[in-house]
Amino acid sequence: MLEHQWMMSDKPDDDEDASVLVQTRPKTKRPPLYKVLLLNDDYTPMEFVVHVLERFFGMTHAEAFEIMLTVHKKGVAVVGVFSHEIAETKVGQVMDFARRHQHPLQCTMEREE
Ligand code: TYC
Repeated sequence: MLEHQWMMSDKPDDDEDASVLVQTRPKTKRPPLYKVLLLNDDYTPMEFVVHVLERFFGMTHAEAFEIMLTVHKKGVAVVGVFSHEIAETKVGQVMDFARRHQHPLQCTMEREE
């Protein structure tokens, strides 16, 4: 009786399954964070912007006034960094509040690198 001999090329070893990927390092990827930005415009009253920052971003009056002035002078400022869901909620709250008061205030979010 002939005994089968595996040839090097057809031996079913552990390396030949292309669907198996070796985990080279542990998965430690955190979810991305999002910056919430406030944009300057020529019409929204300064006191309204200060109120928005106090109401939706938990700032003191002094903090809110300082950030409002930064936006007024520089055109834009980051007012907070949040998870995607919280950032979307903040942007929605600010945009809705500004629209209800008929101010053109713009609030956006962008992914933090
Ligand atoms: N530039 C506005 C004014 O002079 C004030 C302002 C500040 C508006 C910040 C928007 O995000 C803003 N009344």
